[in-house]
Amino acid sequence: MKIAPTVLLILFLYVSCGKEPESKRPDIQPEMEIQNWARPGVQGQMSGAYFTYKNPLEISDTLVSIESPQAMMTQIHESYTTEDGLAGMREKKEIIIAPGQELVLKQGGLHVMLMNLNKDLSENDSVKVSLTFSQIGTTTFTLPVKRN
Ligand SMILES: [Cu+2]
Repeated sequence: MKIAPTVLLILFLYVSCGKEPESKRPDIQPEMEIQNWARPGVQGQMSGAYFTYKNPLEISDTLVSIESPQAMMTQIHESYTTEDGLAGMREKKEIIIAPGQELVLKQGGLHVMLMNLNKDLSENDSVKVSLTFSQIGTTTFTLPVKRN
């Protein structure tokens, strides 16, 4: 029970602080703030990469391919939950982004799956992911590896 006084103190501070400090950017909702990152992984196994890509064109664009030099195979996955509550993920093939729309890759949603990693990915490493679209061509993201 040694930690109880600490917990109480934290609770007390939390309660006495009242409302959280106001955001410096009230126009941006916290849940809209997207982090760019990839998770650590072991050689031969998987990692996930998360970021947002906005289509800057005035026409729709289609994702043609995705690759990373650090994985043998790279796919866009979507997470799903069945009626029985079973969670899984599957490859998402056709991705078309309307003009000005964002492709949001995040945990629990669409994400980049790096499969069969060429070597370990550790915190403070970085991962390159290249997206090739039919209209705009190839865009490469460099993402820091970190724990979420
Ligand atoms: Cu996946």
